[in-house]
Order: sequence, then C-alpha cells, then structure tokens
Amino acid sequence: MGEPSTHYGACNLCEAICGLEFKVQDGHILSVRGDDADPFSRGHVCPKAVALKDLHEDPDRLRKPARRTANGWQEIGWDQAYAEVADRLVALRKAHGTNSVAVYQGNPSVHNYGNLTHGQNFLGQLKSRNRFSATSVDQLPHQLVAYWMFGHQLLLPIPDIDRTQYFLVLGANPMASNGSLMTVPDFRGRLKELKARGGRMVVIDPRRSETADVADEHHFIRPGTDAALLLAMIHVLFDEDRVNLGAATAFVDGVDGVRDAVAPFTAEAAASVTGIDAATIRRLALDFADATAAVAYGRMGVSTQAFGSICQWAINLLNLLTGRLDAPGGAMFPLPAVDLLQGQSKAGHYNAWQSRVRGLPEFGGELPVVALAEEILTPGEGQVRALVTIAGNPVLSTPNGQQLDRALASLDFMVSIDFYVNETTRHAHLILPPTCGVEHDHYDLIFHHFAVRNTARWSAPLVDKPEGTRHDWEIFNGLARAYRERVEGDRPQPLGARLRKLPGLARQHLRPDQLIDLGLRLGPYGSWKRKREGLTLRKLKQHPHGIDLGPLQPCLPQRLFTPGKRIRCDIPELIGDVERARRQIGIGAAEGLRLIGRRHVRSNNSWMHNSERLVKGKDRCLLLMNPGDGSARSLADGTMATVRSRVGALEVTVHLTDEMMPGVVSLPHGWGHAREGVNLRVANAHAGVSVNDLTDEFLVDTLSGNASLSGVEVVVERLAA
Ligand SMILES: Nc1nc2c(c(=O)[nH]1)N[C@H]1C(S)=C(S)[C@@H](COP(=O)(O)OP(=O)(O)OC[C@H]3O[C@@H](n4cnc5c(=O)[nH]c(N)nc54)[C@H](O)[C@@H]3O)O[C@H]1N2
Ligand SMILES: Nc1nc2c(c(=O)[nH]1)N[C@H]1C(S)=C(S)[C@@H](COP(=O)(O)OP(=O)(O)OC[C@H]3O[C@@H](n4cnc5c(=O)[nH]c(N)nc54)[C@H](O)[C@@H]3O)O[C@H]1N2
Ligand code: SF4
Ligand SMILES: [Mo]
Repeated sequence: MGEPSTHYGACNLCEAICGLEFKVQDGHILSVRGDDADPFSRGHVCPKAVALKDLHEDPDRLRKPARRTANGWQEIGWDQAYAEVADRLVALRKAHGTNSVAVYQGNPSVHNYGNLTHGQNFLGQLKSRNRFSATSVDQLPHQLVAYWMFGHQLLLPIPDIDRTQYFLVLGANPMASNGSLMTVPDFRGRLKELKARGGRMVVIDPRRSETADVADEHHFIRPGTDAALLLAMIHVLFDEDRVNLGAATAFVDGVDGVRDAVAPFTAEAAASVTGIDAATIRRLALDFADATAAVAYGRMGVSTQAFGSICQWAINLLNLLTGRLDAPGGAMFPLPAVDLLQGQSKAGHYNAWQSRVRGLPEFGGELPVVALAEEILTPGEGQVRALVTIAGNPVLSTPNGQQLDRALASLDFMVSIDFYVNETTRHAHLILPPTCGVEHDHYDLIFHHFAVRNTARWSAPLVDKPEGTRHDWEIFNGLARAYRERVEGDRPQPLGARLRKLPGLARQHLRPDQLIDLGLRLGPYGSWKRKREGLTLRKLKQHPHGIDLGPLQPCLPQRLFTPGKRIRCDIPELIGDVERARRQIGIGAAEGLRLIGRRHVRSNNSWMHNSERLVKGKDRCLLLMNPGDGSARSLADGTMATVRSRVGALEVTVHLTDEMMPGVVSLPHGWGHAREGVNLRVANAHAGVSVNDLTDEFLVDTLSGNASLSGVEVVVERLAA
C-alpha cells in the first residue's frame, strides 16, 4: 500500500468552481473537502463535491463504447464505434440532406473544457441547422439581450456582490443552486459579509426559497409577471426623477424610448397582476435608486418564463438607468484569464433562419430545443432522422419529455456521448462514454466569464485515466477523423483551403491544455502582454490553489462589441414585445394554479441521482402547495394527488407549506428515473416523477424561443384511493 497523498483541484459540477482538497491512496479517493487556501471559494463546498468520488466509482457507468442490440448493450472497440457512427451519419445525410442530422448539447458540455475546445472538430463538419442545446431551457434570454445591448452574447453583467449594499434578487435561489450566471462560491459567507457591512438582500420569488429565507425582505410574486413589476419599477424611476446614468451617459442611447415604452406600467397596473401592492413596488424602486451601491439580478425564474427576454432587458435597464452598470457594487463585467471575447467583433446572428415546423428563431447557430420533438416527428423535406446527443438528458430536461421520448424511439440513428444509459441515451444505437471529472484535467473556460471576482485555477487529473477509456475531446477527435475520411477521402486539399482551416487544424492537433496555455499567454494577464510577470499554464500549475486576479474592474465602453461602442436601450424587438406584457396587465390576475420548479442542494439537474449519499433520506420529489390551496381541494399533507396540464398528468405526494404563494405549486426537475431500460440502479430506487411531463413545448418566451418552464397552468386533484 502506498502512502495517502493530498491533491488539489476544482469541482466542475456546477458554476461555483469550488476548490477541493482530495486525499488519494493507490488511485482510490479517500476523502474530498473544501480547499481552504483557494482565494475564491475559501474552503466552501456543497454535498455534491464528495459525490465526484461516487461518479468515478459508479458500477453503472459505461467505460467502453456500447451498441444497443436485441439482447442488451454490447461492448465494442473505439475505432469500430467511430466508424459505425460516421458510416451511418454520412449515409443519412446523403439520403435526407444536411439538416436531417440534429445535435443536442447538454449542460455539462460547458463544465468540461475539452468539449468546448474540441467539440466543433466533429460537430462543425455536420453543418446542420438543427443544433439544439440546454441553453434554450435556461439562459437564452440573458444571452440574446446581452447580444442586443452589449454586442456579444457572453458579455453578461454580473452582480458585484462583494461590494454591493443592496442586492435585488428575482427568480434565483443561490442558497440551493450555489449561484448561476453569477459564479459565487460560498454565497452564504458572502451574504453574511454583505449584511455585516449594513447591506440588504431583497428577494422576489413565488416561493419562500432557501434564499428568500435568509433575505432582509421577501415578496411573493405571481409566476410569469416579473416583467410588469420591473417595467413598473423603471416607470417609478422616471416618475420620481431617479434616472441617473452616471458615467454611462456618455455612451448610452435610447433612454426616451424606454420612458415611452414603460408609460402604461404604473405601479397600480403592475400590482393587479403581480400580487405585490403598488406602494411596495414604488418603495422597491426608490430603495434601489437611493442605495449607495445596488444591483438587480435575475436568474432561472425570470429567464425560463413567458417574458424571459423582457425580464433580462428590464433588469439591465434598472442597473443602467441608476448608474449601477459597470460600477463597483453594481453589475460589472468580469475579465477572465482566458478571455473568449478577446479579439472578437460583433459576433453572432439572430433569426438568420427558423425552425422548419414552427418557425422559431435561430440564435447564434442554435434553434430552441422546444422544437426538437416536432422536427423529428413531422414528415417532409428536412425532417430530422438522426441525432447526436452530448452530455444531455433532454427527455427529463426539456418540456413535454414524453413526446420527445417517443420521438427519439422513431429515429433512424442516434449516438450519445455520455457515461450513463439514462432516460435519453437508452434510445441511442451507440453510446460513447467519456472519462469523468476527476479523471481528466480541468480549466473553467466558461464560468470565469461570469464570476464575481477574477481568478484562475488549473486542475490536474486526480487519478489516471482508466485503461481503455477516452476523454470527451478524444472522442470528438476520433469521430471527426472518421467522418472527415468518409466525406473528404484522401483528396489533397488546395493550399488556400488548408490555410483557411488553420484555426480548425490547431484544434485538431493541439490538446485542450495546450490551447489553454495559448489562451492564458495571449489573454489579459498573459505573458504576451506582461512578459515575465504574465500568466502561462506553467505558472498557473505552480499555484495549485488558484490565483487571485482581483475584484471586477470597470471596463466600459471599451469592452462593448456594439457599433461605435454605444449601448442602445430601446432595442426595437424588445420595445415591440412590451405590448405583450401590456396585454397581460390589461387582463389582470390569472386564475387557477401555476406550476414552478425547484432545485435542491443535493441534486444536479437530472444526472447525480445515482449517488446514494445524494438521494438518501426523505423523498424530495414532492409537490409543494400552500395549505389554503390544499384544503380547497381536500388535500392533506402527505396525500397523493394528480397534477394535470395540457400535455400530461402525474401522480405525486403533496406537501402543504406556507413557503408557497397561494395559487402556486412547485415540483423539482430532473426526476422520473423509472422508465424502461434505464440502467441507474440507485436513481431507479428513488425514481420520482418528471416535471417536464407537465411543462408545455408551446409555452415559450416569444422573442427567444426559450422554454417557459415556470408558470404552467395545472389542475391538482386528490387521487381517488
Ligand atoms: N444543487 C443544484 N445546483 C444547481 C443545479 C441543480 O440542479 N442543483 N443546476 C445548475 C443550473 S444548470 C442552473 S441553470 C442553476 C440555476 O440557478 P438558480 O436560478 O439560482 O436556481 P433555481 O432553483 O432554478 O431558482 C429559480 C427560482 O425562481 C423562482 N421562480 C420560479 N418562477 C418564478 C417567477 O415567475 N418569478 C420569480 N421572480 N421567481 C420565480 C423559483 O421559486 C426559484 O426559487 O443552478 C445550477 N446549480
Ligand atoms: N422543468 C424544468 N426543466 C429544466 C430546468 C428547470 O429548472 N425546470 N432546468 C434546465 C436547465 S437550467 C438545464 S441546464 C437543463 C439541463 O439539461 P441537460 O443538460 O439536458 O441534462 P442534465 O441533467 O444536465 O444531463 C447531463 C447529462 O450529461 C452526462 N454527463 C455529465 N458529465 C458529462 C461529461 O463530462 N461528458 C459527457 N459527455 N457527458 C456528461 C450525464 O450523464 C447526463 O446524461 O435542464 C433544464 N430543464
Ligand atoms: S457548489 Fe458544490 S457542486 Fe458546485 S462547484 Fe461547489 S462543490 Fe461543486
Ligand atoms: Mo442550467
């Protein structure tokens, strides 16, 4: 037996990038705890960190490519798997056209940097317009609005939580989620510091969430009505003469257009739909404007809802019109050590094409995933016949999952890059399993762009890659090679064509860590600019706890990607969509029950339920309901009820609690592991039901096409005994 040794690395499960300390002996992980010396996370971890060990050891995980046969899954070799995928995809594309091959990329794709550096080597060759991802059941409105206002979809304003005095939170629950589009390890600790310096946190949420519970002030709001609240708050700012752009005055246009657009949104009108009274709405706006430093922040609850884009726009406007954008303690732009925005021009496009069946708009090359099932199920020219899924479980994570489940079963070919046979991948003809987090190196390529402080951290692989396994990026390269051989053959390429492909060639021939080294060197703290003081990967490796690069710095207007580096407030598309919100206040309060979602600190979307330590204990897949709504339906705490929506029905245990706003019920997502053929033994024993068997693919934020997962109308009835 060898001696136990200590290693450091970052957790890649969620956005918080917590530093971890591992004890390892003979390739076995003995313990996982927080790394106290990490300058960013300061020792913070959540219970999921230890589950990295469970994931590494999980006997249900695939480690070799598997082919589905009538007698179950059969192991095959890597080269054979690559060849089969390429043969099938090339043949289908020839027979049915480029768009007949669709792609879905799930959430862990952005938590695994090799997928980002090398995914395009293969996916780019498919050239399909039917590209989908978890973005459109999540943060698409943030990105679309950032693209319109700041010129780049990744230039998102992040709360400077460490210096603010007034933190207005709408539809986010960082106490459970550990922060999102706000990389904020140790949210609880940072909130304590905020309060200690006399600051306040105000939460707007239809549920008294774990975050609302520790707030100075919490207001229930009817789901899907935040646009009215936010536009009314902006109205108050104009009315009470609190509009003051500060330094931004020099580069902002279109303020008058906003004033006109919000005119119908009086506090009284907003009160009638939101359930928050007019005096409170006025006070919230004035408190926000008058605080010494303030920031408004909104996440899933105000993104995955009917007015997702308007909400994100209005949140940016609240910050901008009160001089909080780009100001310390306000909403600021991080500057990461590997800066994906560096050297880019106004990037991307919106509505350059539309989905075939429903005409939903493309954004940045992707279509909204609410359209995936209908693109598979609707016959005609351009019908999707094959699907590649990567690190995703859309059967559980996208609306009307039952329909998608049926659609996947009808495909001519499906291949999944994933280490589990789960609700989605069980339909694949081939599964190509990658290594997991502790088996590969890691640099967080994405979430440093959304972090409340600039830091950098490198993680070496904790354990050797198990014999015969492949990293995601190696799988992408294997597929890319096999596919290219079939499409291009051995034909020599003209010099011009080869030169044009240089960036692509770099991606093919360099490893992810070599690309990170390049990114660090050329980046804002890199050796290219700062010579010997500058960052390189070698230098980063000498700091196993990570490097602190300081608090967020003002960077406008230089960092904007808009024409003339100016911010336009009155984006025509958004101004146009305000009419829809005006109709909502015209109609007034909605009748009936509305369904919202929920996260728990021991869950991670749909895929960490095979860890016993994370699922043990009381059932968490419960329908939360206000006691008044319960008694109106003769539902006692702990009884079973049927929940029905337009798309389906579920049977679930009811938990009555006054943490729910009257008229609102809540069910977590990511459960429902009892489907036939799923090979997750622990998860299966704690199966639960999938809330996305109730959410509706036709409920979307009109502008972005993002799913409106929150505010679904449901009927709840006592289940006859
Ligand atoms: N433990 C854990 N952590 C996670 C994840 C996980 O599954 N588990 N998932 C990760 C991912 S992928 C993401 S995107 C983030 C999400 O991070 P968050 O957005 O912070 O997490 P949610 O729990 O979805 O918070 C949404 C909140 O919005 C409220 N809400 C619902 N509808 C409305 C509405 O109409 N208006 C308002 N104002 N509020 C509303 C809900 O009650 C809920 O409290 O979390 C990440 N972190
Ligand atoms: N109703 C409702 N629906 C929701 C949400 C909600 O709040 N309410 N939240 C939405 C949000 S924010 C998100 S982000 C989506 C998530 O939706 P998805 O991304 O579709 O689903 P996940 O549950 O994250 O599934 C991740 C899959 O990736 C695999 N995996 C994990 N790590 C890796 C890896 O390193 N490489 C590869 N190749 N595979 C890996 C896992 O085994 C799993 O199959 O769900 C969305 N759906
Ligand atoms: S909060 Fe938990 S899951 Fe997220 S990075 Fe930290 S330890 Fe990992
Ligand atoms: Mo997400």
